[in-house]
Amino acid sequence: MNPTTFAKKLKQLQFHHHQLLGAKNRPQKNGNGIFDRYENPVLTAEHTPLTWRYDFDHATNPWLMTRLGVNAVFNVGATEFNGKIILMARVEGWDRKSFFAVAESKNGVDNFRFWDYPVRMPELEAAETNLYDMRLVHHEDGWIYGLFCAERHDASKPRDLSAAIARGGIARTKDLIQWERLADLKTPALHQRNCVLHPEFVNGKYAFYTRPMADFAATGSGDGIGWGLCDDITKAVIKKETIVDPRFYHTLKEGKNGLGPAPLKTARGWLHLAHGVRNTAAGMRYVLYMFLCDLQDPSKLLHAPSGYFMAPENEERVGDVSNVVFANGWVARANGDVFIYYGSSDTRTHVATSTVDQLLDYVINTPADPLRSKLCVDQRCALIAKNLRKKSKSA
Ligand code: M1P
Repeated sequence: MNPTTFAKKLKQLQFHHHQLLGAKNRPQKNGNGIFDRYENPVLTAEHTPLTWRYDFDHATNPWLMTRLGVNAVFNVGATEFNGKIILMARVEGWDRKSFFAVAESKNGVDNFRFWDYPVRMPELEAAETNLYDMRLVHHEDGWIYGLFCAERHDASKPRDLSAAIARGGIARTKDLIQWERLADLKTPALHQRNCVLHPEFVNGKYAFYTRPMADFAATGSGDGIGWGLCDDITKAVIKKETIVDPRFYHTLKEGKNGLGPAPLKTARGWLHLAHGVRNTAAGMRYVLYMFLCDLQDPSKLLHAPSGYFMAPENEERVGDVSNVVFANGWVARANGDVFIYYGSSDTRTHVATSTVDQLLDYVINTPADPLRSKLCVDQRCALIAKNLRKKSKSA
């Protein structure tokens, strides 16, 4: 490519990128009363800066090739920081390695811009191969914590190159740029993914939500979302985990489940968003669900509405790992608005909006799963009878 064509093509690239980042995002019509989806994803691989992917120098990149491609941007942590909505994205390169990068927006639904550089997370040791799915937690101790999966090859199986170990990585920061890496969370389980720090001390201790598993990814190898306390966050050890939210046969979390972001503190309790997984003939299906825990005892489950909160729809259903919605970030604003960020099919990031009032109504007043067809029909018939009574009264 001659220098003139090179310059023209680069300008076109920059123009299209600028258009994409500036595009408005509107709520989809006909929401379900619980939340509103939006028309466009908020982050995709195409949203990452061109400076991360191209070499702009004609002398070293005469074809204007993509040099370091980005495959996907998904499973973002989220928080409010200096008046902006901040997403801590999982960015996956063409090389399959994930890394963290901050994107910010004023309104939380569009115009997200990545900061110039991705996060330079300190490494604990060279064996650590892949870091992903950060939960951002403003703890009452004054730090912002990042909890993430720190994955490595399982050295006990040298010939099996897909054997991996998932560890609970922990780091903290004040500015989202300089990170202090702390020791990985230690629990009795070999694998820990989807670990989350509770934002307040409980009985003077740091409190963690965990997901103890005997296998890296297989369904059925853990009991559910766990809970444990520890004294020292810099060398976090949980000796005893109890299960806060167990799995059940023939439910959306039959295979495995995991906590999403840190819970939101509300007047009625700690509001939780989690993902549940079941096996199907087409592979695993990931959906989101919610539950509410006690304000004084956050390990005590108060309400768990029946069924899923959100399941993959339309474009969301297809991607690198299809039939997945996964959320590890949400933000509740002072006015009660809630922004829920979710990844679809391990490929892109979307937003849905709701309010604390709507979500509490959903969690408290939606009946629980009675766990059997007969009882589900009874539950539905009670609703129908109530509606028909109301209809005949108003006729
Ligand atoms: O591929 C679907 C999800 O699989 C894992 O989640 P879990 O540990 O609950 O199975 C994670 O790798 C997650 O990032 C991914 O979206």
